[in-house]
Amino acid sequence: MNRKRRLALALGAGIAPLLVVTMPASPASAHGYVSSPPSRQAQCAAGTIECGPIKWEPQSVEGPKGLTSCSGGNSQFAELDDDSKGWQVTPVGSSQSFSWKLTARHSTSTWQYFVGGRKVAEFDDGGAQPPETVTHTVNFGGLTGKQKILAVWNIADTANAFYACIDVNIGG
Ligand SMILES: [Cu+2]
Repeated sequence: MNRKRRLALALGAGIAPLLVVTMPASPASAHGYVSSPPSRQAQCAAGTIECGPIKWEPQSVEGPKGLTSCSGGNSQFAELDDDSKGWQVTPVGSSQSFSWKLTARHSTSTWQYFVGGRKVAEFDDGGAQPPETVTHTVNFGGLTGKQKILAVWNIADTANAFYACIDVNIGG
């Protein structure tokens, strides 16, 4: 066996286990976030606001179902929970469309929208696979003024959800 052949075999043996380990990780890094009106992580990604690592993966705010924080409990994204960071506030009417940009179309149980801990809208997909862009029209039910909307995407086949906060001024 010549030297080149031996090297190729050694490289092949070394690379194969790496592929096995890294391949399942890539779908997990692709999920979704609210792009319009621009959510906090969308503003980070667009450079509207100076942010840390969330800037590179606005779709990755994933955490267990049932959380109420903008960061989904991810300490590396904790700045999303900071209400005083200067987030851009979108003026909206008494109802508004919200669009999710999905980088992985996970089968979905529900989409939920909360204001101040109160659920204002829920859309049940019954486990269906969503398209790449999902839009819901949410009625704010008489709420007015500056509000922080917590949007939640509940995944059907895992224990997790994706979280996004959108700052709005209702009737503003
Ligand atoms: Cu995902």
